[in-house]
Amino acid sequence: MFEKVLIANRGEIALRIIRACKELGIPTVAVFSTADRESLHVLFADESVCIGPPNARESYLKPQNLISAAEITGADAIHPGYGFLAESADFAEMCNMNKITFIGPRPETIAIMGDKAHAKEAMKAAGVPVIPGSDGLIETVEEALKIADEIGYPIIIKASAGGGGKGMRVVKKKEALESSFEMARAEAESSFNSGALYMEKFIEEPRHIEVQLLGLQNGEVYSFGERDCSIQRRHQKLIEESPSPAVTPEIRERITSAAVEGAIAVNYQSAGTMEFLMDKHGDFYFMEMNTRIQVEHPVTELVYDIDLLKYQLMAARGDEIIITDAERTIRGHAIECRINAEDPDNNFMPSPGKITEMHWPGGPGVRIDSHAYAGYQIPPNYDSLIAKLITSGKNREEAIVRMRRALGEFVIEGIKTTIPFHLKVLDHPDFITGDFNTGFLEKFA
Ligand code: MV4
Repeated sequence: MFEKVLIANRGEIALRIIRACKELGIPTVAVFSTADRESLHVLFADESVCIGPPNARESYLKPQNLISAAEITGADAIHPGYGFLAESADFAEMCNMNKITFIGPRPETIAIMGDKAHAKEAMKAAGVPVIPGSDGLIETVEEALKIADEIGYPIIIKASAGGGGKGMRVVKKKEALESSFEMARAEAESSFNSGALYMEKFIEEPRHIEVQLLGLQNGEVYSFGERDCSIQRRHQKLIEESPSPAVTPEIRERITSAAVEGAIAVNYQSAGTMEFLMDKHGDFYFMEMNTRIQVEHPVTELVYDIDLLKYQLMAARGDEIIITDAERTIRGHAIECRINAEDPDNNFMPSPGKITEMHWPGGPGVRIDSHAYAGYQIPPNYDSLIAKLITSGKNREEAIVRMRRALGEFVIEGIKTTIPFHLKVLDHPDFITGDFNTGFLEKFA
């Protein structure tokens, strides 16, 4: 049970959390750095506290500042959003020690999933399909050579403390293994302070398919289908959709059941996402689990007609949640385009600055989650997401047509955005037919 929620985040997700709290009648506290004084989340919350300078390490990433802000305002729960401290087991633990409800899974669950080799082991034990590879960590080059011979090249070396693409090395043949192994180890040590490595068979041209989960305090875990997030650039997702054009009802049944079994095995509570790689045969393998609400959660909300933030808050409060059959049934299709303050014609270089003009699209099947407005100054200190444009329709084609129409109506002046880029992707024949994988944007002209 809790009475007041502090939102340990900024930008569109802070607003999204405040909106859910308002609908549940929960008072909110915003926190902000000095770069975010004029931000909408500060205005929309019931109270606000400045937690430090623009540099996130001294504000949004500083556990003690957030705990103090909660104590000063009497907030007895903290929602971390995504990024920043959302997947810090230490922060979750610190909240609990201070009698503040951390709105997320238990610290132990966050820690297991944060260690990728450990997470894989736990999921394998729970019967979730995993990519063939080393059993746990690899200590020496000799060991690496032996295991690679057993599973066959190409292989991929991953950092156990990594995730999201950092510290990976693909090895195509034996001759390259030793140097790749040493490089991966050095990179992992300097990036994560841990040289722990493991190995997997390299899956060619996979799709990124992820399952939305919600775990309740009574141990029940619900799934809400999948999202296809294969349209990525350098591990940054740009377009996501639900359902995946490549997932049949039969695959959906198997992938969601596997994800639920895996989540139950770690007593998963709160909203979470299990990420899989899916090959061209429709075989899927556990990749990692994100123990937070994700940027792309709205596509799932639209096709299942649910409010995931509300359910996440209710689950954390220990409310009884009754999920109806209708809420477990997909209706239609939804697509999200991430509108970033970046220049797609210049290597997606960040384009912070003042938004001089802004006109939002509207009409049927259009949703916008954004903290931006005309006159808003985008600070250079944080990620470049300024709006999520989500469209839905009776089917994929209608969602695409609406997205094209909505992107055409969207006016943002004063900065560069990814809008023109999205319009090009939406006209690509392989996007239109749904015939793409994680390599799409590398080949995209
Ligand atoms: C892989 C893979 C192929 N085979 N693992 C990238 C992010 C990190 N979570 C794991 N990643 C990959 N792991 C095996 N065994 C290909 C990728 C990958 C990728 C995965 C999802 C979305 C985009 C990607 C882009 C490049 C590589």
